[in-house]
Amino acid sequence: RPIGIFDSGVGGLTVVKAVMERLSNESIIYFGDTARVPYGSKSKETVTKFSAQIIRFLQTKDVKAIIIACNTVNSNCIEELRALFPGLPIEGVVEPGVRMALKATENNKIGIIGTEATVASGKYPELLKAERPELEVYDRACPLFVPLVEEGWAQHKITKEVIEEYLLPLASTGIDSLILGCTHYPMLTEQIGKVLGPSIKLINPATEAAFNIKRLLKSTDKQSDGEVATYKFYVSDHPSRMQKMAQIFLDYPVTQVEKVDIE
Ligand code: DGN
Repeated sequence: RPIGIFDSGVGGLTVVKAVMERLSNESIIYFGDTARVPYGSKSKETVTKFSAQIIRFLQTKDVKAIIIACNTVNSNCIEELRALFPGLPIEGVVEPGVRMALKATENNKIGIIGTEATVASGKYPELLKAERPELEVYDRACPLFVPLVEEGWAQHKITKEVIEEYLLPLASTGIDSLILGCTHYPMLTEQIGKVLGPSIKLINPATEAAFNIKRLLKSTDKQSDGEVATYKFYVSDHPSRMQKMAQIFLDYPVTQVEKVDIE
């Protein structure tokens, strides 16, 4: 049985990539809500409703577990979704990202960047401080990063300027670790690293999210050892954009993309 991974759009492909690399026998059904992206500026009620619709769709594909790739969904409603779908393991990226940051920081000063909705939710600081109250946490919404990545401009000089504008003030707080709290931001790792320098560790929650699901499947004896993985992609808007984005995000030819209407 496959793992279901979903996102508000194409950005969750960074999580697909992390899972493909670390769980090579696991099949994936991906859903990107490309007709209704972005979620980053929508209310908690709307994000919860859309996400529940997507999980219901993924259940029709017999998924054995769900990874919510979207930080905005994670930050706003993972508990509500777990309560709505008891019996279906629903994992995310925020909790794994928090664990990574707690391990990485040496001076207890952590930065978080994400969409406006992720930052407004306060979820990352809440979870971090629940584990370690003495932490200093600094966050900043970086809404221009998503369109820059989708334009294929990760390496563009304009992107470097935008990174400087958003992140140099954050760096001046003295953080030693920065959580890339949005699906798209790992695509900017190299550029962000050049701007901030090696003293700030960049944390991609997708890597720990993949290990997290691996542990979960193993502990429940649901791993697909020895099987040949298949990957199937669904979107709510035209498939061609997803195929184009897959080239940017995955570097893997995505041929099987289907448009479905969900409600
Ligand atoms: N996938 C969203 C996130 O990780 O927060 C970013 C895209 C969006 O909905 N704005």
